[in-house]
Amino acid sequence: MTVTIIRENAIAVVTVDNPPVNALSQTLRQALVDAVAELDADAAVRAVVLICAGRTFIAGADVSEFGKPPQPPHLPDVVASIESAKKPWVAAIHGSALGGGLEVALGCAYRVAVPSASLGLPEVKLGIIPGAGGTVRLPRLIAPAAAVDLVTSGNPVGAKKAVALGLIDAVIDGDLRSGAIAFANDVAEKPLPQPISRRAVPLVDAGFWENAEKAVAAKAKREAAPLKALASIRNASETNFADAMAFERETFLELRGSSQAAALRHVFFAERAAPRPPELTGVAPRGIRSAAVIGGGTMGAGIAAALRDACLPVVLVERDTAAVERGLANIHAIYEGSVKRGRMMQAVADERMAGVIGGDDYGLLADTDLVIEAVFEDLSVKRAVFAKLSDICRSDAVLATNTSYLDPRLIGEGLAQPERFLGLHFFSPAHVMKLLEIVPTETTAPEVLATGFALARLLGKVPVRAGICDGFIGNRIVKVTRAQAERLLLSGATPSAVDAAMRAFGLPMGPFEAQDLGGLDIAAFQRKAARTRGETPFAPVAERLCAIERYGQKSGGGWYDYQSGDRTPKPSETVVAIIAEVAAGRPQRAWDEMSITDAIILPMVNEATRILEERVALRSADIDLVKIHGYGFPRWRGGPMHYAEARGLAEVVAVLDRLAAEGLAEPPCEGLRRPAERRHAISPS
Ligand code: 3H9
Repeated sequence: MTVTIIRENAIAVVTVDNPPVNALSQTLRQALVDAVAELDADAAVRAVVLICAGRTFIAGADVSEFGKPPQPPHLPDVVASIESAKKPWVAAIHGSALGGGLEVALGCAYRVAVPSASLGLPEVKLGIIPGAGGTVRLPRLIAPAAAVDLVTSGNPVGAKKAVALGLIDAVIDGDLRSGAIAFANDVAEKPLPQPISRRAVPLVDAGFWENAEKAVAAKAKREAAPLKALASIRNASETNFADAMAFERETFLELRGSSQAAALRHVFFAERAAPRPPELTGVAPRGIRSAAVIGGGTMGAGIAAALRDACLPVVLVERDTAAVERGLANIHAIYEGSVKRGRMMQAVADERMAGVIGGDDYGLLADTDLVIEAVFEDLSVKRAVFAKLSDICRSDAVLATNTSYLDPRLIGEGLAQPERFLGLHFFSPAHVMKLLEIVPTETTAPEVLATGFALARLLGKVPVRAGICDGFIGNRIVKVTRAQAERLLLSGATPSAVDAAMRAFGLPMGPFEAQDLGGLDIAAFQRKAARTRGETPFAPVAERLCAIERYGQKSGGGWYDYQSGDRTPKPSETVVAIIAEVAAGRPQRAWDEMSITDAIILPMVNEATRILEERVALRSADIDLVKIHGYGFPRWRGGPMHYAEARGLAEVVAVLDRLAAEGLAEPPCEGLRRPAERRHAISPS
């Protein structure tokens, strides 16, 4: 870390250089305080420009310090010392001014930014609130409603909006450093502006805070930080600056040590580690300048849209002209939907569509860098596609199969240059869902695997490497979840009690509602395939429902009844009767919310641990990312593996043992038992 000070006549330029993102480590905080003292004492300096080297302005506090006791100088004091400097400090912002970075900028007398800069207070996304005056200074600078929005959403704003809000004073086109020096020369002539801390918060309309509270609570669901952030802004507008700062700091420190913050920090670092697996260090990916998708159904169209959104030219190949037209129409519908919802300008949608060429001639793929097969989930159909690609595509083109359950080794069997082949499991809708499971075979070349990860980066997705097994990481765990959900039904729980418990845990919907939405026929199809492999999938009630064509919402009923045109699930007498028949003779017990949650989540952890032991997943955090980004596991719980660690492995093992003794779950695997026993042995209590 370096902070350098260069004098440009009467302007001092303080440059922070603390790669990768100029986070506010203890050393940097101290260096900033020292810089204020040095420049205050230098009579030749009339104004100061605070600028950063590298890809961004200060991106916030150093999150890796959050697990440790705070070290002085504390950030609020650093900001206060900049704010009370005798000369005007001008924050010159490029990249992102986030969290503590924006708080430092709020201590400066002025803020200027390049047009591409973004500014925000993302602390709530880490389970905390701003801790260095963000909730106190912001409503003294910009309209309270805008401050509430910025702080409670955690979403940044661009430079243009920041000027409109009054968050920054000017946008600098051209070179930031020289523009900021010119700005500083100008303001050096003027009296110092009133520090933000001494400004008053504008009055708000009656009912403003109550309405804001309702809106924030509805969005935050069970996350604590957004409402705490709102409380701190409200307090800041109703009390003096010093008391408001004390309240903010107290809330910040309380949340910093919370389990939600620990979980969100875990996810933060897991997401940043995911695109760069250590086993691929130094392996250069192949270049991807063009892409093709085979198959224009829901998955294929979504993948094509994701590729187009990353600005790659896309060829869509289907088996005949009619199918090509349908595929193009599916992609068109995706963009039309985005335009209708106001998420995309019509001109952008047109440009995206114009970059897709459709055709039924595989010859179109002769010079494509990446081909993703996304045809029907049928081994022989997929194999036929690769037989054609094998001859037509360049020998160095990367060839990928999008499959959720089939064995990629069988799909790619017989392919010339098998080192160019791998599995890519997209999640539906593929242009929206963030997860990408990357499934290499034994023959996949390291640079082809690295290309899978590079593709994920390009598409803005979270990549996770998965080994080959039925369902890879995510769907293999889903199978266990579903089996557990049925075990619960057979021992006294109802579908609505199970779904309600999972929603209360933080999932967007429970296992039965989810099956009704997606269709029970898909899982039935997979169970059939599993039985032909000699497996015995456990779904006695689901089998009975499929036998009477209760496939879910699409057939007017599944685990629940649905009235036509209404997606609200209603408990079903038919289902109750089937459950009673299947459960006849089995012991019944009472289930409360916590015991239902345990009977679903902990077997999920057990299966995930097996997945790790088998090296189907390489890192436990990867499993957390799969469940969060592919299946709606609550982010603030950190994923199932983090949840189990936080809960205590000894307790997880004990609960699983109890469930297993009642025949309600598999016993805990060795991979869970061993560390639980080890930790128990070294624990003093
Ligand atoms: C805060 O400020 C609290 C204050 O209110 C109160 C204090 C009292 N700390 O994302 P990338 C690392 S809370 C430590 O891939 P990009 C990251 O782990 C903070 N490390 O880059 C990765 O490391 P590695 C509020 C950090 O260019 C590397 O930097 N601020 C931090 O795609 C590159 O990261 C935030 O929440 C950090 N704060 O995106 C901002 N940030 O190379 C969070 C990043 O070893 N950061 N790293 O894997 C971001 O949003 C993005 O990193 C950013 C750059 C947009 C800045």
